[in-house]
Amino acid sequence: RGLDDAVEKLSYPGSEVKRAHVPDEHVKFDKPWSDYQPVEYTATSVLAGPVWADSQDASTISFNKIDGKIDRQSFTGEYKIDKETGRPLNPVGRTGMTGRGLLGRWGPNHAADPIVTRFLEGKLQFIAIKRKDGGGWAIPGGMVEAGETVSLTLKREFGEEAMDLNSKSKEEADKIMAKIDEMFAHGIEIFKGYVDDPRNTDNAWMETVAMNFHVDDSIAAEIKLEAGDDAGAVCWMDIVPDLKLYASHKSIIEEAAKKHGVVL
Ligand code: RP5
Ligand code: MG
Ligand code: MG
Repeated sequence: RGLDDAVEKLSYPGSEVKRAHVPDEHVKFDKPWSDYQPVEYTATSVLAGPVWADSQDASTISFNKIDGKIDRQSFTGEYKIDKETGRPLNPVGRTGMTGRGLLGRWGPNHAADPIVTRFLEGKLQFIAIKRKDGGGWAIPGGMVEAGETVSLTLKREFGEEAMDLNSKSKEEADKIMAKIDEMFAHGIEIFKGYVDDPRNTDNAWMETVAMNFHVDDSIAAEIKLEAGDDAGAVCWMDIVPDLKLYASHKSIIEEAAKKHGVVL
């Protein structure tokens, strides 16, 4: 199935734009649906052409390949390109919206999600941030920048969102980065794939690599949490069954918990 019902009823994030309704039986692109009338939307911030965004014309982009410094391959396999528009098609299916919405890239928009965990008094916790875009509590993840390795994205986003790296002096920032390098030296891969993100459209979608870095008490004590960048708040959050998190982050955290013998 495609979009979560709750997501479909809401306006697209940061806008008043409403998606066209897509009944479950019409989600897959493989099955033609002649009555489909998706809403076309790309945010003005994306159309303005910032460095992190593609140009509006998708027809000249090399999809399903490493395209210079941008990885346009999908973890889901080869995605299709719409013959009429030259735009990539969401591998999960119809979302009620064409264009890119808030996403910069046509096709997969690659992100990385660092899951930092610890045990406190026998309870498993992870470092969560509250998204400033209204999406609620989430893993402190972010987009892989052009030419960046996923391992650097994991560290950079954790530094920016959970330790407010960007507001620090060069000296302070270097110290924080050195700590993060140490903490992130040994991680386990938890998830690699499509994310059910509320920003996804028929032609642009989120994919992520989520890695778990488990720390002991002494290292945890050295992490000075301070929200920054896209994050309005940060905390160690108990991993409990009624956890409510952004996009598909709950199921990603659930997978991480299993690695530590905690079943939700
Ligand atoms: C989610 O959006 C990913 O799992 C990642 O956490 C996040 C990346 O987007 P920004 O935080 O940069 O908005 O789909
Ligand atoms: Mg960020
Ligand atoms: Mg982020």
